[in-house]
Amino acid sequence: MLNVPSATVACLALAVALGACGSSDPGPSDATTAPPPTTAEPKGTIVPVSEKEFAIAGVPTALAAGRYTFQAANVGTVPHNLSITGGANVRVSSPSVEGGTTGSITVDLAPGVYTFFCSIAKHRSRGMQASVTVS
Ligand SMILES: [Cu+2]
Repeated sequence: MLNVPSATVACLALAVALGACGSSDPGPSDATTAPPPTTAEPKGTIVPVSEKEFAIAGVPTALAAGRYTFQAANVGTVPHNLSITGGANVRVSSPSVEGGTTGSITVDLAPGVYTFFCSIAKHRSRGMQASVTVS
């Protein structure tokens, strides 16, 4: 039978868990360390857009090719999203954005013609769309 004081065992267990043993150093606590960002995707050039019933405003009619982060502010009262289709094979949608909040979507745009729209219900046919030429 091992003759090891239980306090030593506990300390060893803590050392494994915490990487330290018996330290009384009152160093800075990391309890308030912010969590890592939930998205690792690098953002592109920020383009603010606003949406409401039933229009999309702020979408440029022409853009240079590149990566963009479209920040869709829903200034209406019902949920909207920002969907982009066009180019060779771009087909993306932001999550649904509640009224009074903002959602964003990052997309790489190659030269081509794109349609920005809201894919919820019949919002697109009611006016929530805009055409963008990327060159
Ligand atoms: Cu909508």
